[in-house]
Amino acid sequence: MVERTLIIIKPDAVQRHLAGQIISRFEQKGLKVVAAKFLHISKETAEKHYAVHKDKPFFAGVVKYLSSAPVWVMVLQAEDVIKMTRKMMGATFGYDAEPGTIRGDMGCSRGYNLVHGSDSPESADYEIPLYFKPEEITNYDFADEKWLYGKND
Ligand code: IDP
Ligand code: MG
Repeated sequence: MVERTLIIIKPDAVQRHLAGQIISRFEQKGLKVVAAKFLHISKETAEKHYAVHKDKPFFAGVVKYLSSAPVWVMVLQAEDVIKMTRKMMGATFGYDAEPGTIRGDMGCSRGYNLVHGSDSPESADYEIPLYFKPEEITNYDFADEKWLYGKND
C-alpha cells in the first residue's frame, strides 16, 4: 500500500555535513519526497513529537537534542515506505546499528542518531501534521515510475 512517512535529518546530521548523503540514500532507493522544509524545531514541537516517550528517562534529553539546531523535515511516499526507511535507518543507536544502514555507517553515539523515521502508519499520521499543512504536500509522478516500481506480473 502506498504510505507516507515523516523523516527528520536530525541536528547532528546537519552539523556533521551528512544531510546530503542521507537524502541521497533515500533518493537512490527510489523513494519520493513529497514535502520538505529546513527549520529549527521548537521545544514545544519537539515535546509533541516525542510525546510517546514523555515518561522515559531520556525524554528531556531527546527534546533538547531535536530542538538544538536546524533540521531537514521531509515526507517520503512510496509503497511500504515505513518498513523500508526503518530498515535503511538501522537500530536506534549507531553502536549497534548494522553496517550498511544510515545509523550503522555514519554514527556511533547513543542518543545522537542522525535520522528520525515514523515507526507505523499511526505515528506518521500523528507526526506529519506537526510540520506540514495538507496543502504543503505535493502530488506528482516520476517519469520513470514504470521502471522504478515495476512488477513482473
Ligand atoms: P527510534 O528513533 O529508533 O524510533 P525511539 O525508541 O523511538 O527510537 O527513541 C526516540 C529517540 O530518542 C531516539 O532516536 C534517540 O534519539 C532517543 N533515545 C532513545 N533511547 C534513548 C536512550 O536510552 N538514551 C538517549 N537517547 C535515547
Ligand atoms: Mg521511534
